[in-house]
Amino acid sequence: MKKVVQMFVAAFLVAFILIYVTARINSLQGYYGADTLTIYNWGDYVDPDLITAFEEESGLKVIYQTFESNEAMLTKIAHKGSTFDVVIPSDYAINKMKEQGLLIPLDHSLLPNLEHIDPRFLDLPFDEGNQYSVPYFWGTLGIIYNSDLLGGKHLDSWHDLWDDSLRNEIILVDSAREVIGLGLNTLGYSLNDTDVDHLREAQSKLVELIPNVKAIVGDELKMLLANEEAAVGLVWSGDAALIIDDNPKLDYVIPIEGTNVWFDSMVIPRTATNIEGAHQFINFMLDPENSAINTEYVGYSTPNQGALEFLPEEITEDERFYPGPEITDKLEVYENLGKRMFAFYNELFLEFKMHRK
Ligand code: SPD
Repeated sequence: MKKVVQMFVAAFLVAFILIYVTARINSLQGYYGADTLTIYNWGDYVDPDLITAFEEESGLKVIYQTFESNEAMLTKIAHKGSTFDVVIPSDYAINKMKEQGLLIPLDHSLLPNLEHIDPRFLDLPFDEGNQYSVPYFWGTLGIIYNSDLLGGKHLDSWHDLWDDSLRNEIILVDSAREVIGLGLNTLGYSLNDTDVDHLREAQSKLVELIPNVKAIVGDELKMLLANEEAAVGLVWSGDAALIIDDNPKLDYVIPIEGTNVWFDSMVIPRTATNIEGAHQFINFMLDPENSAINTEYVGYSTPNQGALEFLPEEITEDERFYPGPEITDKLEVYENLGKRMFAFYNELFLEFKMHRK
């Protein structure tokens, strides 16, 4: 009996030591271990074959998660438990993350492919010197519409969206800055307006749009518009390019009043556990051939001038999706408006959505 007890105690001790050692190794290597790389990106925003190619080249196993808005991403990253190695936020969100100490500075010596980025997309005000971020895709926010479904009508102004003939025909992208921005732009206010009265006025203007709004959705808007479930959409340019690829009856316009030009970039969060692998992945995505493959798959505009050589002219010379500086310089980049305004924009957007119910 004594022997049985001794054996039981010994087995218990061995098991305990094994569990302890494994836990220590795991915590030293990060949650997933040194042979993995966790990526947090927008939905439909990478060619899966490139992830496989990166895994083969690096020997790392990629764990991939997606989000549908900067706001959703920011909430998750601010939560201490997340251990993403690479994240792909937009301009104002990068500035906010930087300000909150959520990012680590990039080691440019590990990113030789950065030289392929068009200088027009480097050193932008939200991250001067690209200390924390390197460009991934860029684009605009605009109107996609199907003229056939609108009796031959053409749209070129935000004001057109309020026309009675568009009843139940509009799909809006489910994102606070974009929808509140639609209200602001239509009233002639800045997309970075922080005047509470202007913002309330923008919300009231949006409430008047409700009879024309069929849905407020994320990535499924591409399928709905391509399948002619609705005639008009408030969409990001790259999604418009993909929809038009599927259904050439649609067209995309940058409204005459102006709009938002945005830049999505790769960053490494402070809580990353595989910083070397993160640099390796960023450099892999900056490779001109890889960037061209990704651009063809995703539909968005690449800031990589090396990649342009691998892309067909019908893509790179389409001014709807590759507008020159003479157009983009007149558009607005979202600014980081601070915590209070960030919450207020979100609140106005949620209230607007509640009005539809
Ligand atoms: N489905 C991918 C969508 C990526 C769009 N990013 C645009 C951000 C604008 N602030």
